[in-house]
Amino acid sequence: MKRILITSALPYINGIKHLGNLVGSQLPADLYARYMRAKGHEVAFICATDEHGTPAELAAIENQKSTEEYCTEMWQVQKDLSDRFFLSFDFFGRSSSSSNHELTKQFAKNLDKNGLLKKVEETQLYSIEDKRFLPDRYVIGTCPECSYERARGDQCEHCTRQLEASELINPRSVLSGTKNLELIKTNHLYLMQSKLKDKLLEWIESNKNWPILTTSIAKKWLKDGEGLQDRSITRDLNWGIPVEKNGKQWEGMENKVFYVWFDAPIAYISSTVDWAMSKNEHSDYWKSWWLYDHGAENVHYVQFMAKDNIPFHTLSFPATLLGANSSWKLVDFIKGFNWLTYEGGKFSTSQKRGVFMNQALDLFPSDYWRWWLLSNAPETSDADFTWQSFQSSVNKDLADVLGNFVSRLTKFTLSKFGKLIPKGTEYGQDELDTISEIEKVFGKYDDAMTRIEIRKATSYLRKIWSIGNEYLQRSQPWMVIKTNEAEAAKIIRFGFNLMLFISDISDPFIPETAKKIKECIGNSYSNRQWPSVKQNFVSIFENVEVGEKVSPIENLFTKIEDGYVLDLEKQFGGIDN
Ligand code: B3M
Ligand code: ZN
Repeated sequence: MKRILITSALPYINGIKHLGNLVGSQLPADLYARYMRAKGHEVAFICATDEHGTPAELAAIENQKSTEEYCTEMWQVQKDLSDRFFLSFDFFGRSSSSSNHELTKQFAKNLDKNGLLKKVEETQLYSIEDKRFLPDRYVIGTCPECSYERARGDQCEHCTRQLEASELINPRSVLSGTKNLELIKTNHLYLMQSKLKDKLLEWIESNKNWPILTTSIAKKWLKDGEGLQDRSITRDLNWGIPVEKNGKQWEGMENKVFYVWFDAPIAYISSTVDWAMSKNEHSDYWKSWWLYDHGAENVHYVQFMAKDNIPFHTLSFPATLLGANSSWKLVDFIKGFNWLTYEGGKFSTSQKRGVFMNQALDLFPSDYWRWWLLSNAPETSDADFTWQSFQSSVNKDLADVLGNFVSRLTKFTLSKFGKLIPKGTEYGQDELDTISEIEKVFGKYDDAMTRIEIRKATSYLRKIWSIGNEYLQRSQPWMVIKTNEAEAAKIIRFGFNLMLFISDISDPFIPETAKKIKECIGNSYSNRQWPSVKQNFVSIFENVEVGEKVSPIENLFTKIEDGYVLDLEKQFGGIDN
C-alpha cells in the first residue's frame, strides 16, 4: 500500500466554474483519487477555494457584497456543485481559513530568516479615476513577451509568463477602463527566487518522468531567467492575509496583504491541516503528508492543473517550500492540461459562452459530463467541446454499448428467471476466450490509469464495455433459452459477473452509474476493491451468490435527440448568437 497525496488546483472563488476549468484540474484529480483508493492505497485528496486577490474583490464588487460574505456564499455554491459532480475530495477547504493565515505568515517568516526576502521600492500603477492602486487583475494591457493585448497584470494567459502589473504596455483599469494611470512608489516584500535557481533546476531535472507539457513550461521560464526574477509576494489590497510577523505588523508593510499566488498553494497544506482537525487526528497527522522527517518520504504527491498554472507550481511554490525549510514535501508528478474550447472558440463568462457547472447538471446527469470530459481530456493538445460530439459519446458509448448491455441482461433475466441469478452450466470456450480478451485490455487500462494517461484509459475502458456487449449479442440467451435453459442460465450468470466487473472498473469515470449498476444486485457489492482478472475476476464468478435479488435497469442512459442538440447549440452559443 502506498500513500498518495493528490491536490487539484484551487478554483478561484469568483463565480461558478465552466467545463474547461473542471476538466483542467478537479475532475481528472478525482479520477485518479478514485482509482488509487480502489487499488487499496491510502489517499489524501485535497482541494479548496482560492479566495484572495483581485478576482475575489472584483466579483464581490460586482455582486454588491462584502468580499467576506461573497466568499462564504460562493464556497458553499462550489462545494455543492463538486458534490453533485461526485468529486470525492477528502477535504474541500478555503484559502482564507485561519490555518492558512497562520501558515502563510510562518512561511514568510522562515523565508525572511533564511535571507530570501528583501524590501523593494516598486513603482505601482495608481488609478486617479478609481482612486486606488491597480494590482494584478485590476489592470490589463499588452504582454511584453508575446504582445498579446489582453494580458492581465499578474500573468499573460497567452504565453503563460508571470508578470508585474507595471510591466504591461499600454495598461488600463479593469474597473473603469481608464488609461489615466500614475506610477506611485511603494515598498513590497520580494522573494529572491533567483537565489534558488540552481536548486530548482536540479529538482526539475531530477523529475525525469514528468509529462512533456510540464517539463517544457518549467524549463522555459527557468532557463531564460524571465520566469525566475525575484517576485513581489505582497500587494496593496484590503482582502487577504495581512503581512505580519510574530503576531505584529511587519515593519514597512502597513495596509498590505500577501499576494494571492503566495498564499494559495500554501492552502494545499493548510487544508490538509484543517482536514486532519476535522477528523480529530493527532496533531502530527498532517505532517505525515507534508514533512519529510514525519513520514512524507513515503508519500507520492501528484498535482493536477491547467497549463497556465504550471509555472507557479514548478517555480514559485517550490521556491517557497525549498527556501523556507528543506523538509517540505515537493511534488512528484504534475499533470498539466491544455485548454478546452467551446464550439471552436473560448469559453467566456462575460460573453455567456459555453457551459458552466451548474447549467451542465441542470441538463444532464453528472456522469454524461464526466464521461465526455474525461474521454476528451485536453492532455496533449487543446480539445473542443461540441454538442454533437457530446451527443455522440452519450448515445454511442454510454447508451448503445454500456446501457444496452446492462438493460438487456437485467430485463431478460427478470422476465425468464425471475429475481434470481440462475446457476447454469460450467463456462465454455466463449466465456474463457472473453475472459482472456478482457484480461489483455484490462492490463493496458490499468497501466494507463497508473500513468494518468486519461484518453488512453478511456479507450480501453470503452473497449471492455464493447467486449461485454458483444458477448451478449453473440451468445443470444433469448434464443438459447428456447432449447436449452441451463445454457442460457450460464450466459446470464457470466453476464452478471461481467457486469459487476465492469461496474467496478468504471467507477473512477462514472461513479453514479457504477453505483446504480451494483444496486441492482443488492448492497453487498458496494465499495469493492479494484479487481484483478487472474484472481478476482475468475473467482468473482464463483462468488456471486445465486439467489441474489435482481431488479432490472431499464434506461441507464437516455439518448439525446438531434433536435435537442440544435436547441442547446443556440442556447449556449453566447450573446452574439
Ligand atoms: N486559482 C486557478 C486558476 O488559475 C488558480 C489556481 C491556484 S492553485 C494554488 O484558474
Ligand atoms: Zn504573453
